[in-house]
Amino acid sequence: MSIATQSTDSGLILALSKGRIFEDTLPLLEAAGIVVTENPETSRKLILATNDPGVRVLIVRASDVPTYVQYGAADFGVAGKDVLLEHGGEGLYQPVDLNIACCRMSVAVNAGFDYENAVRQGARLRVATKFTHTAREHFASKGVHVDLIKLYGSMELAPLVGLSDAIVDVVSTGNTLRANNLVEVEKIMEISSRLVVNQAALKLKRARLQPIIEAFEKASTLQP
Ligand code: PRT
Ligand code: MG
Repeated sequence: MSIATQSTDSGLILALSKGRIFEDTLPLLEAAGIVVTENPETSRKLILATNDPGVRVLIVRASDVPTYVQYGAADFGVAGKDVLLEHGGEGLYQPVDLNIACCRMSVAVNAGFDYENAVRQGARLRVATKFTHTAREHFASKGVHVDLIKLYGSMELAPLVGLSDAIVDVVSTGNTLRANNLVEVEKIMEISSRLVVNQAALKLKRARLQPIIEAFEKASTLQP
């Protein structure tokens, strides 16, 4: 079990982030017969009850979900592929692509910046991003030299104020880019959220986890 503090007793702990992942996971939980009885948007509680006394929900930052599950503080969780690629996936099973919170990881620049030309000329680009691992891999695979600038949010601001030439960020409608006069110049990958399960928990609590994994799998293939 390594340094995992495996969540005690036979109860299950699910790690979710507030917002789109929580909202999109609710129908999957309901398909498994689990109803969250508290609302994280109105409650200040960080541990939420469900209709099943054996299942509780931890509310954590989206980028912290893999860490809680890796160390066994949560038995399972839901995290975006963007977040999982940065985390590295150590100690996690990723049995199901849930097909929720879908978006894409893209490169965007100021509307006036000729990205293709800069790349062709072999220019060294300053790229601001929260996703340094994915960005590094992407530009290395293209043979583009970049200086990565790590940010923790509001990446869209960086090109506007001259902090960077480009950003790597997740995009869904593209409205935020448009509102800030930025243009998406390259799609790196499609992103969706995965079910992640602590490897030790899957062995020790298989009887409880397996039906939930199967219900999630079935319900997620029915997603529009
Ligand atoms: O907000 P916080 O800093 O705590 O973390 P987070 O932004 O990682 O969490 P959250 O809850 O916003 O997102 C959780 C997961 O949802 C991400 O890891 C992605 O896998 C997925 N997802 C899907 C998105 C989006 N769509 C999305 N649009 N995550 C973020 N966005 C951001 C985007 O970066 C942009 O700044 O929303 C903004 C608006 O997007 P547009 O294109 O619709 O305007
Ligand atoms: Mg966010």
